[in-house]
Amino acid sequence: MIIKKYQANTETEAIMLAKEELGKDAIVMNIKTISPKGIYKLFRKPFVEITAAIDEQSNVPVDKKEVILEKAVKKLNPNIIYEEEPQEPKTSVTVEPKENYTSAIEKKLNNLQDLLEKKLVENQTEEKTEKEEKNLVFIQLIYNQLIRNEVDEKYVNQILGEVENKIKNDASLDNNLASIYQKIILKLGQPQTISVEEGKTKFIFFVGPTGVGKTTTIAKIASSLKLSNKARVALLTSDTYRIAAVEQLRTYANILNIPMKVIYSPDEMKNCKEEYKEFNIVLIDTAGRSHKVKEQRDDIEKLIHSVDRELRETYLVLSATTKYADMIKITEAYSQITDYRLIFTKLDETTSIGNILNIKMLTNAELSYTTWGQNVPDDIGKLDTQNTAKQLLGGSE
Ligand SMILES: Nc1nc2c(ncn2[C@@H]2O[C@H](COP(=O)(O)OP(=O)(O)O)[C@@H](O)[C@H]2O)c(=O)[nH]1
Ligand SMILES: [Mg+2]
Repeated sequence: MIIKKYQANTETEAIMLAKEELGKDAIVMNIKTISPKGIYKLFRKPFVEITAAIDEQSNVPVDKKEVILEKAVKKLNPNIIYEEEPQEPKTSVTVEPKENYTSAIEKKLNNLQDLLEKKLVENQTEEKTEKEEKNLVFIQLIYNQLIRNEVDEKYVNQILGEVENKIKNDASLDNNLASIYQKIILKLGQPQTISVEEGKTKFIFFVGPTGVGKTTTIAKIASSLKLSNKARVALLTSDTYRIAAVEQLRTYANILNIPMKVIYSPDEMKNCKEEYKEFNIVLIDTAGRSHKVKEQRDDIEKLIHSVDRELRETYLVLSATTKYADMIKITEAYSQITDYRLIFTKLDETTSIGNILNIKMLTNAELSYTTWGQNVPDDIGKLDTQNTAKQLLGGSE
């Protein structure tokens, strides 16, 4: 999906610009009239800004998309204005294709649309109330859908509340669904992953409960950084509580042919920094000891703080299968230690992904990777917000 903004003197012109660049299948998601403020008033007339989107893997039939666009042109309604200025990505966002997965989700989304259309036909009564009726049914369906996917009711209400006015002004299903879809994407934010900066040695800590997949995830990331980014990668582990844990990481280090060291106390970090100064990225595995025990948390805190802030990143690894209440406790405990980005593992083991949105909205931490299987190095990728939003709206049957 690509989302872009176009400005022109008239709506039709703006839509033409969008069509020219994104193709005739572009869908108009938002139209607003902008009146220049202050001194600009003297030089610039009000102009129109549209937000257009195109889904590269969209399977909405072409003729239907034409209709959507035409409808949008006809309906040009300057009242359809965001309540707040959305913090959407300034540049276009591209999805890396995950064919089968994506088409399954698209199918679900289409099913939802069909269901909506059907419900609406059933519910159509007097013409006068048709629009309100439509909107009510629409909001109810979306509400149920999000709750079924285990989005916290608090956040469902927040999201629906934020798009409510927009929905009230627009009875088009496609536009309304697009508004909610876009709102969820905005809430998920832009996922961030590890980047290599020449001339810098970055220390990347992986923290989180035992068994969530920290070590496996490190192996996947090490492999991709080495092979795709050609980065000089080294490993460190402070997980010395189980011999098997050290051996597990050593095995991966051997396979990938990268160095690995074990540290027994935070004081040893100094030596490690010296020893690894020629490397771009040092991935640090930690023991998934109880976040409930203060002493154990202190160990991790000391270790993390032994590296300067600008040289370190911390990733909190959470299994998507963990109960929401436990996730809340875990994120709260780690928030006291450091800021972090979120990794969600084991997406293959659950169908409800509401917790990704819940924890994102709770912590406001940046999302990063997701993993969906035990295979090193394949089953990992940057979290795909478009797919996540579609899955949240598309049902989980
Ligand atoms: N199904 C599934 N299993 C995973 C995933 N990531 C890790 N695992 C498995 O979870 C178990 C614990 O992983 P490990 O990396 O040792 O967890 P750690 O204790 O956090 O370091 C292992 O059996 C992994 O193969 C995943 O994305 N999906
Ligand atoms: Mg481990």
